[in-house]
Amino acid sequence: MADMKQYVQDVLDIVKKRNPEQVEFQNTVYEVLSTIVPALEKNPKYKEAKILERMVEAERIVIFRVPWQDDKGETHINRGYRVQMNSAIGPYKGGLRFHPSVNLSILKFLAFEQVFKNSLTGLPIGGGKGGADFDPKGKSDNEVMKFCQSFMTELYRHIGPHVDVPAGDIGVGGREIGYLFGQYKRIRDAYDSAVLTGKGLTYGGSLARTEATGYGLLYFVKNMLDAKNISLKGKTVVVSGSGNVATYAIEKAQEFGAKVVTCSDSNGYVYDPNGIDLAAVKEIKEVRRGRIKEYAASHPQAEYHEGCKGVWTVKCDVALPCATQSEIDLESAKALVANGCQVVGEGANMPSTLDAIAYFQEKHVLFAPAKAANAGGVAVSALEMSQNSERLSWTFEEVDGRLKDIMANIYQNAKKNAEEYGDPDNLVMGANIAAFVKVADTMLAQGLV
Ligand code: NDP
Ligand code: 2IT
Repeated sequence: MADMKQYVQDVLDIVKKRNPEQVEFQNTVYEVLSTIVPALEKNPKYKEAKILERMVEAERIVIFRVPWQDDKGETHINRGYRVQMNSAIGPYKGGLRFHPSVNLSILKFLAFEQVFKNSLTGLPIGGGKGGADFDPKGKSDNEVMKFCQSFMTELYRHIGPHVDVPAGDIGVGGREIGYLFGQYKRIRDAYDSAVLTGKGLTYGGSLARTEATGYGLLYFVKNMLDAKNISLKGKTVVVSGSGNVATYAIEKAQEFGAKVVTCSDSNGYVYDPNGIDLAAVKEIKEVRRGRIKEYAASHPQAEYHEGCKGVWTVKCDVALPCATQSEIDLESAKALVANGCQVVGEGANMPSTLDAIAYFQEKHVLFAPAKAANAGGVAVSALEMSQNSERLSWTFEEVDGRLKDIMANIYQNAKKNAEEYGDPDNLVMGANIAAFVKVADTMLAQGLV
């Protein structure tokens, strides 16, 4: 064991040295590598073939200038990226994020997570991520279109249905995917439907893709709770975010009989003791593209609090972080546990910091880790690619049924590995080992590439 622990430490040292200041990337590499030591021990070939050294180095990264003009004719320059992390089990696959905080460290962390998440889906997709430090907030549709067209004017060279298939993430939804697809089609002069996923339903999009991440999160959490004979019915749930993932997590949690009392955006959170009125949230966020603060104006019983961190001080049984990375730190984790929270399901990518995860585990909180629990979105993206290949569209029920099966399989796979490696409730370790072994074995099979 000491040997493989040392091997992991050596690789972590390389990552720190090669990627100084990329803290998010360093943390996610640590999160994965520190849990897979028993699998390395079981198969010494991984070390002999330097699999870890290869996995922590992206296959390719492109960084490019994105010039565009706003409605007043003023010129802006943003930075665009695509991180193509690992293509062992399929074309690179993963979302695009448009947010002012985007940088190489964040995209490398997301791409690294994506490799293992995609492996867990059981579908033939490698891992990548991209985006830009562009802020869509407050921009007109025309400005967003101009930006997307300029972004795609470079990105198109690096993607394709058999090469790399982007989708949405923070700040990239149906509107942006539409503009990106239009520009790709124009430049390539070909109707490559499966070059992007999350498309509109009239041009190759899949039913249930919009709902998939949030629904999938609840399917995963339900599997985890069913195994403990715990029901979601009547449980008080705290959700963060009010975007794509949060909205459909709330919808499915309510369908399962839970009472969701919060949602949030980057300015603050609302607490509604009667349970969140989801139709109102959809109207504010999806139709008006407004702020969650507006909810309180039309719902007098609800409270609005400035600052999004306070959401974790609300008393609950279940917490579903669905906004962004590192939103639950150790202090928030302690507040959640002190207020009775027994279940955490991660809808966002890496929403809990490493010390928060360790605290949840120490307190025996049932913990559904992001790369397993939020894999439903990318899984349905892969189903969208399948439908594009056969030029057919499946019904909502067909896609949703497959999503349910995929989430159940991911849970079973993580659980089986957690049990096999001697820590039955540790789904972080179980999911990481299951995901890693599949990618590592594939890399071994394909030789030194
Ligand atoms: P959206 O852009 O639809 O929504 C993001 C939500 O999170 C908004 O409410 C936003 O508030 C809030 N938010 C964003 N950044 C911050 C921040 N720095 N601090 C506090 N709140 C913030 O994105 P998604 O719902 O698609 O993504 C949410 C999370 O889920 C991300 O971590 C993403 O990587 C992950 N994810 C997404 C998948 C998908 O299919 N879309 C699949 C799997 C994971 P505001 O409007 O104020 O910015
Ligand atoms: O983090 C994620 O899994 C996503 N943003 C979805 C990626 C995809 O390709 O559907």
